[in-house]
Amino acid sequence: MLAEVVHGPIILGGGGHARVLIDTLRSAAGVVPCGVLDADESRWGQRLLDVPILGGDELLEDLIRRGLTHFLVGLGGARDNRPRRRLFELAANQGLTPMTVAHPSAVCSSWAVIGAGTVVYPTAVVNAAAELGVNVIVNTGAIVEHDCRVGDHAHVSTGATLCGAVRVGALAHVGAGATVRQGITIGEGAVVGAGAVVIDDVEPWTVVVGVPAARVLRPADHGAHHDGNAGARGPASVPAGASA
Ligand code: JB2
Repeated sequence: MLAEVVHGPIILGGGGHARVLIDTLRSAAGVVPCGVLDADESRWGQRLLDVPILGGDELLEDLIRRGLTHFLVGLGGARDNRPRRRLFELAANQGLTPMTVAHPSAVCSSWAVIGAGTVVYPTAVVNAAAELGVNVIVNTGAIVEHDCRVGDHAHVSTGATLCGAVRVGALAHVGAGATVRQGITIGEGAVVGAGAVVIDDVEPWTVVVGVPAARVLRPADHGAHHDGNAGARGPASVPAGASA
């Protein structure tokens, strides 16, 4: 007997972030994912909202044989975006196409450029001439002003504001409610703590918190291993104030 043909994208990672993703997909385009893959075996066979958690990432190959063509990264990855990059590459390297989605309540300028696999959550704003890379998260209520550049796999958390022409490096994380003044550069892999107000450039792979934001960890403390290799010291040592 032939295995059942799959319809809809797969979602990699099935926690809180993926719940909003499923809802956003449904609201934006009426798309129902074929399933969720999750690393936590105890959740296999359960549902995330109304979508079945089919198993782990090793199921991808079989799903592709059964017609799977699209994916989305469902992992939010507070602080450290390297696991999100790993999942994105895992699926893309198997020939799957990343879906891009914006909630209907989000405002995305037609002069903005939004990369593959990027998600824009409810009520967020992406203004004219902003450019978002691949697999970026613009989380609920965040604002990405005109002429900003947000690098691949970066995360602009809930309610954060990037004023005009801010540069956010690949894999960087801008915490919930943070404000980044116009023209500032946030380096690759840097973490801006929740509620911080950033008025100076932030070096790559450093962590800043507070008002005005000040550095709390040097690159070496934050794990300057930019490839996300196992064993890299990293965001586990980030203070609680730096969370999403
Ligand atoms: O390699 C993986 C993997 N690693 C963790 N592959 C797959 N397929 N799944 C993986 N996971 C799974 O992602 C975990 O087993 C877990 O079920 C899920 C992460 O869920 P959690 O709710 O812990 O985090 P989240 O990333 O969905 O949400 C965080 O980030 C958001 C931005 C939370 O902090 C949210 O509150 C926040 N809004």
